[in-house]
Amino acid sequence: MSVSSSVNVLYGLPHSLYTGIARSYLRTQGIAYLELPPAHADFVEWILPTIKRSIVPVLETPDGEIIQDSLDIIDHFEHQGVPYPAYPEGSLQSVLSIILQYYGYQAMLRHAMHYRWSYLGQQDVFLRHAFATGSDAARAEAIMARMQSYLPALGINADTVPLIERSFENLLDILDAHFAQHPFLFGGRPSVADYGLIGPMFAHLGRDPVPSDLMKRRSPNVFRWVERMTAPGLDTPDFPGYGTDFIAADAIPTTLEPLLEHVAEEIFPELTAKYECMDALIAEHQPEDGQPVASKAHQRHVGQVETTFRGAPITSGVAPYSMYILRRADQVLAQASDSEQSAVQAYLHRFGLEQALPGERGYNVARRNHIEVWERP
Ligand SMILES: N[C@@H](CCC(=O)N[C@@H](CS)C(=O)NCC(=O)O)C(=O)O
Repeated sequence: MSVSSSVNVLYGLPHSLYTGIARSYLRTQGIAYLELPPAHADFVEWILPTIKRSIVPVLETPDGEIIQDSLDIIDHFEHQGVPYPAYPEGSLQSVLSIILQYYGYQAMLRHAMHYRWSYLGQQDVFLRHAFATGSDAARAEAIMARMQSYLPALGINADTVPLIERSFENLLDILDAHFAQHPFLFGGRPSVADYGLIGPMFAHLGRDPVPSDLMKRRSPNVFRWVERMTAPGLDTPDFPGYGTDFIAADAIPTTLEPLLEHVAEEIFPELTAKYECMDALIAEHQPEDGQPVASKAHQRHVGQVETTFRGAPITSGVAPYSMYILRRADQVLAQASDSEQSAVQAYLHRFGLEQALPGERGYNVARRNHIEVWERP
């Protein structure tokens, strides 16, 4: 164990998408933590050999437990009990919050990475400064090059760029109307949906010069939500008396309906193609329970699919992590009564979102010893 940890140590960086999720959660819940960069000796000498890949965020708890993955970091504290639990009790709110979490975690990588790297000329000073944090210019250069190499597998190309930008503007408009009325997506405190969206909406879109300028000018309520999500506690002076609960009776505010439509338009047919790609892989290779999803620990994609983004052809990398996120919605649903299950299914069907849940496919994606593995019954 490293020497420095009498509090939780969060290894991460200010400009890192997934670190932003974990940091937002820790601050909201009032959990004391110390953030260190991955260039720190403790990370290099202790964390890296344990998790076997260079990735942030990583949390080291005061008793030495090491957790990689922002979602698992949230769940670790949810199990311990926190002031503002992030999973709504209502099954509809909970399932939708996981679908929206997926949208932020995976689908919005496209928006985040486009705005960060396609406008490099206008953001050069800012990004070079960011990537040198806790490090040096040569290392910054190497990591910046590695990040840019991810763009093609995210379906970012000359044809999709205008569609990505229109999608971001549409999203800002939808969220601006919602956050004019509610401090968070499902009411008075952040859910996993808010934590999912804050990843791209803070580190890249709410912080890099070009998209954050657009966000401030076009959708001030969204910018305020970003501030709120990154401040300590709930930070809701603009909603006095609103309360800290999720909206009562598992109700969905009408201002979220355009968001659900937006998400459904955007994640299909890509997500279905990715599920089918994983199904084919499992059928062909019949991995055993516990087999890592990829031969190398740092490899996220197990294949590529030819699909479309808002009608434009794209090639997109297939990350089993998508299933890791969305299977939790199936698990929420399995706990619900028959009548609740039917009500949730009917609601998802209304928005064309029912195919977002992977359902039982004879395998699952789990994480063991910090590595994503296939789980077989
Ligand atoms: N599923 C992981 C994803 C973490 C992740 O992708 N982190 C990025 C920084 S935001 C990273 O370390 N990337 C290193 C690389 O891909 O080379 C989580 O939620 O923690």
